[in-house]
Amino acid sequence: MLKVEMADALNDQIREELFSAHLYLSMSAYFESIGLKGFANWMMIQYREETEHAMRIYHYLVSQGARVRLQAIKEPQSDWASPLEVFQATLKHEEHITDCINKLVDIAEELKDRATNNFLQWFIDEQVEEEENARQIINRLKLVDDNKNGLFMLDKELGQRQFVSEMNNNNN
Ligand code: OFO
Repeated sequence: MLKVEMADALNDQIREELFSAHLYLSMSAYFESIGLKGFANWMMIQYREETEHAMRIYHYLVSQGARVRLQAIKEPQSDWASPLEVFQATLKHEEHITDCINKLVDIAEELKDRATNNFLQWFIDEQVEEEENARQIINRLKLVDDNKNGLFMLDKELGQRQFVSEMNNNNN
């Protein structure tokens, strides 16, 4: 059974993950609007991954006999000045999410909640990957600079990204 403080903090994190999904869907729509279909695809997959992150926490709360309480999700930004600005915003957002996950681990440790601490380790690893992905694309965009051919090549590459669910069937 989860302590109320832990369950509340995990419910807050569902809101954070759903906001992430919302933000990346908005970024995907922005890329569609400027004709960068590959970038739009990359962000659409990001959106689907974030939905899974929220569902991972949802299922964990249910499995612990705790209540899931959904919260309002604020409106995401919908316009950016350039692809580089989008990915800089992505990195900043993921750094914020990393902070949120670290705080959840702190709460689990304070409460000596080993099950939740263990559950959160997946998110710790995931955040390393999330930040690295954004950083790599920022570096590529800086190299490409204003070169249209380079941007087209990168768009083609990001268009190859495919969604792979990381949840097993029991959790879906
Ligand atoms: Fe859920 O990792 Fe990004 O936000």
